[in-house]
Amino acid sequence: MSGNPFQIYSDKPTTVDGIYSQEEIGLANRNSGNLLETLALDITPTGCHYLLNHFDVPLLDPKVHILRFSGSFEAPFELLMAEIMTLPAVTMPITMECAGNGRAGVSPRSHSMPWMYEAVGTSEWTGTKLAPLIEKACPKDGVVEISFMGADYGYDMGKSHFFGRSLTLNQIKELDVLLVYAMNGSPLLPQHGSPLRIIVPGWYGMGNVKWLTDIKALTEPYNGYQQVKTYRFKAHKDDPGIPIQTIRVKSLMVPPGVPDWSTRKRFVSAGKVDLVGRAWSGDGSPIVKVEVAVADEWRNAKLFEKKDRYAWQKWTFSWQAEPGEYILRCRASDVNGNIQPLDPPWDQAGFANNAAQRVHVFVG
Ligand SMILES: Nc1nc2c(c(=O)[nH]1)N[C@H]1C(S)=C(S)[C@@H](COP(=O)(O)O)O[C@H]1N2
Ligand SMILES: [Mo]
Repeated sequence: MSGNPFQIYSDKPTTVDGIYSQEEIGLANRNSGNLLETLALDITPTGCHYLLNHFDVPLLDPKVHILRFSGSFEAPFELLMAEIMTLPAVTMPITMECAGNGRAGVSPRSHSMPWMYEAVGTSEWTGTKLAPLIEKACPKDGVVEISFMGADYGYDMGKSHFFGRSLTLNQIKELDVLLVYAMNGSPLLPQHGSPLRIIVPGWYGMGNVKWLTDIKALTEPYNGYQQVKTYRFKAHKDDPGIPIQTIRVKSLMVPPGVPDWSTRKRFVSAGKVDLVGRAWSGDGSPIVKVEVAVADEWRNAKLFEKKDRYAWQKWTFSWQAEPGEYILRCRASDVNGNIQPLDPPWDQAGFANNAAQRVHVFVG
């Protein structure tokens, strides 16, 4: 057939809180989440790092893959992976979180990937800085943005497109943007963008374009679907919205004790329970306080110093657990005075829900 069969799907399917369609379950099966027990570690094991892929994973051959610099550059060029790997290399631990993390807790929720807490992880990313390459290609006068295009193609709300995002020249300078080819010391896996992606430290994950093929200099703001139609805070469906950028302050704990297979509630033995977790905020802003609530009484956790600008911080809390049933919660505050809310902040598409985690435990 010819034409676009998805033109008629320009509206999201309706949802009912707590009830998920087959299509959402399909999305959740493809886009696996982090296992919260790995929050005990500084670096998330590669196989546990969450995945968010809008379309299919392109299987690209690193040996022949080419990155093209095109559009309004004075000196456009192309690079093979072998050439990119001879450029000055940097390795940085960076905490990455999906803007949709927490969506399942926002009511009414929008049809999309139904994350609870698990779309976050920290990896050591290796690559080369993007800014010097943009300088080398030399944007012409009048360039306002640089776009980054991936090799994955598909449809969303009736519109076909390659996954693409953009940044302004200033954002590229200020944000330590990396062209990345390795994750935790190994070449990128297919599902994480092999052979090349970008990482925009301190921002939500949508900017970290995977399977990167093209970097284009634009004299008009990029108007691709993933830039202008989504990843915006919207009060309602037809609101043009405000672009989502830096990560909101957040913390998570390793759920203590052992789980029940069906209810996912936890059993903890009475006595001293050592809670451990991680806390992070946007642009690498340090966390200044983490608090834990047992039965709604908030007490300070022990917070460890920030080791790397863009990586989360460890915290611990010693809990004298008495027999009973509890909701454990944790909440972080950052250096800019931001604190996690107790209830999900409203957004039409359920973006950036940083409400304090709830863990249901029985102590016995
Ligand atoms: N080409 C491409 N890049 C992409 C995406 C995508 O679907 N296609 N998803 C983005 C989103 S929304 C997130 S949160 C991160 C997730 O990266 P990960 O799957 O390696 O954790 O990749 C981003 N980069
Ligand atoms: Mo995301």
